[in-house]
Amino acid sequence: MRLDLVSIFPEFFDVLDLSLIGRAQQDGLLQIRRHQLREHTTDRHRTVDDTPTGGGAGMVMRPEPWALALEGVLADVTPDPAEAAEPAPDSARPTLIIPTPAGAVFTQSIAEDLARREHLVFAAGRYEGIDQRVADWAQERFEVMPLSIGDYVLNGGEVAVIAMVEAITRLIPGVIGNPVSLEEESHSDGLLEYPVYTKPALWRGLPVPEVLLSGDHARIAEHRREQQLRRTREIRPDLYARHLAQRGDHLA
Ligand code: 6GU
Repeated sequence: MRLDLVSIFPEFFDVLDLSLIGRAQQDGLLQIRRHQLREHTTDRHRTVDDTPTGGGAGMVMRPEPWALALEGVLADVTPDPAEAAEPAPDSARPTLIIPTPAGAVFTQSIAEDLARREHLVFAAGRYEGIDQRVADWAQERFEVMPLSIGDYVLNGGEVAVIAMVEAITRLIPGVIGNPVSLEEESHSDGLLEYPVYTKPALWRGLPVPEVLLSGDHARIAEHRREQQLRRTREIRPDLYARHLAQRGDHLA
């Protein structure tokens, strides 16, 4: 998988050289390129923002540096059509993810979809956002997806990009050491995870639940399932309702 990350603060993405994602890059499973948006400005002050047309607070990102940056990314991957034996398939069109609190909410199922793609481009804006015409212009060249990571406001898209890249890349085969841990995980079956314990069996007067020491794998699985259901009902009634509805579908 190839990732191109565009921002006025590409240094934010240095954390992606650590840990599992850093290893995945070293192993050649993942290629991450960072791009400085300001390199695609042409004025002396390298201006990336301007006042909102129609008035209002804050600043808006100018469209032209974004178009030049995204054209640069495309030029780097698109074979010259004159030299191509056949036209590129639709699936060859890269995906452009625009982090914005005004986007659809990024979920595990979106992460699973994106993890199967060859090329993702992230356009991390700042201020009040990017001129809408960038997304409109990009439709012809990319599959454009405006995505939010939740109902709160960040100062810019960079932290959202890091969260999405982590959720997506860990699903690529080989990135995570033990793929069984992926299958068991929270949200793949729409329930929260059960509580986990390690040694010692009694710690500061607090015991591990007795059943987990029993060696009875069927009873342990049943206990964990009950804990998942209880947690989900108490903490995420929205997920619990969806879980019950889906279980109903199976029986119908
Ligand atoms: Cl993707 N961007 C910003 N700026 N704020 C957010 C967000 C994204 N998702 C939630 N809040």
